[in-house]
Amino acid sequence: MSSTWHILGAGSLGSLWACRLARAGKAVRLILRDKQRLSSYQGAGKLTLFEQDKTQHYAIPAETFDAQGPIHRLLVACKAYDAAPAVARLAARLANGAELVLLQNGLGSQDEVADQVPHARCIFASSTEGAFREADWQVRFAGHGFNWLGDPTNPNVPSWFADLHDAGIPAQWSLDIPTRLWRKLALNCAINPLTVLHDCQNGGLLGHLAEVDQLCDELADLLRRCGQPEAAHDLHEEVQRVILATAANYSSMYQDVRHGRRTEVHYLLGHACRTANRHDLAVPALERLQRRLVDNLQARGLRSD
Ligand code: NAD
Ligand code: KPL
Repeated sequence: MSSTWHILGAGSLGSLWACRLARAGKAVRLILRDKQRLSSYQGAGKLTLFEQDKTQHYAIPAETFDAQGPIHRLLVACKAYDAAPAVARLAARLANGAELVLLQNGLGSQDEVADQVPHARCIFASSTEGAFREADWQVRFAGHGFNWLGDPTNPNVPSWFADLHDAGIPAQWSLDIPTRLWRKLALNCAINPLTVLHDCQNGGLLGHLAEVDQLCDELADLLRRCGQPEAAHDLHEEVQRVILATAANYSSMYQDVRHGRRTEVHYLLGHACRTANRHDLAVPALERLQRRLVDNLQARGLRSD
């Protein structure tokens, strides 16, 4: 079985993982969207990683979807809304028992991907690392953090897990990955949309704590109702702690909106509202928030799905 790491989505997080794995001597290949992207990358000839005051270049090989050969290990680093269609295009190349690591924030996209590739193992990740693109094929490692990986259907640690340690990617195997993803989703729902609506840094929400608390009440009820009581534990306190600790930062959703990019709202607030609905749980504040956010995105000419 090949030990090559194929990376689908050479954006911020995908490039960050690709560069660190390549630096550790692991075999890495980028899968790019089409011939145009491939020739743009070949023009640059390398990925560039900026880390504090260091700049390093990695000439990682790249291919398009049409390349030949089976894939045994795939890091899916697209946005949540792109993940399933992108993986579907690769399904025929995924070997039986291939392992996919899904880096998407929020919930819902993981199941969409798994539906496309029943013959593969899907490993979910929750990342608090931060990276952004400075230009095509150039990424800045902006915030140190941590990665939890886990498989809700299989507790066994994958054979390649030590690669992450070798590459300096801080990671732990988690037996409760859905709880971690739900907790992060709840934090994102309580903070990110309000930063867009109030046009503020995370710390600006200190002036809107009653609104934040009301959302946390409903999110904690939802987490308990859908079998995630641990993710509900002390949610209000943690949301306030995150607001204070990241007071000077702009949330990821705020940054998407500011740059005119589609947000991942469908897999964050949208997922929370759909799940509440499925459980017959009334969440009026979350639903009002979703309506206000959708109106706000549409008024800016951005996609709201
Ligand atoms: P990004 O937009 O920087 O990168 C996504 C890449 O996927 C882009 O280069 C895009 O061209 C590529 N892509 C999309 N469809 C494709 C296709 N069909 N074929 C090939 N490539 C395709 O996004 P990102 O910031 O790296 O985020 C990826 C995921 O990681 C998101 O779900 C995000 O929420 C999550 N995340 C990101 C960060 C971060 O700091 N950037 C931190 C934690 C979690
Ligand atoms: O994860 C975040 C984001 O901006 O997406 C924070 C600010 C930590 C919480 O929502």
